[in-house]
Amino acid sequence: NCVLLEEQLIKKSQQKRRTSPSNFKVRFFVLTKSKLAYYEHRHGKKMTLKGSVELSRIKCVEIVKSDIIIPCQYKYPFQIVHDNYILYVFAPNRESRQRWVFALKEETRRNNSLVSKYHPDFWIDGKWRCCAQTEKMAVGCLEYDP
Ligand code: 4IP
Repeated sequence: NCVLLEEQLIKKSQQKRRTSPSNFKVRFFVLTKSKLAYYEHRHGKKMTLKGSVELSRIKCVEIVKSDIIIPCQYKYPFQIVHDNYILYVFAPNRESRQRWVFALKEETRRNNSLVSKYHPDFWIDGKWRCCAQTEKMAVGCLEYDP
């Protein structure tokens, strides 16, 4: 399966469970035609798969626009909304973020589960910073342009 894009990025835990920690991990991301996978890559060791998202399940890919202080080393966030989860990823610079958002949008543009609206800012501390709604899966507040 041909690799479209690969790079070391930082991700926030998706908090799939109510008790999940909120933390940030450096991961090696690999995008192919079918999925986005992320691996742990410790120096001198082989890569171990930590997670992956099937591209067909993606509902929205967009930059995150926020005035919060980004609590990890990479300062350019983007979001991948899939199933009932939000994967926040942080790129080291604007160009890198743009490449990922562009490539992911390109591969998911024709998905049948796309949202018509999304949230341009983060979900943090039990609410959306963009629209102040307090339900994580609340309908977005800005038109999504796939
Ligand atoms: C983990 O924290 C890691 O952040 C996981 O990320 C993350 O899984 C887990 O979230 C979170 O609990 P600990 O390592 O401290 O246990 P990674 O898989 O990159 O290591 P995600 O789903 O974000 O990949 P939950 O909510 O999935 O448990």
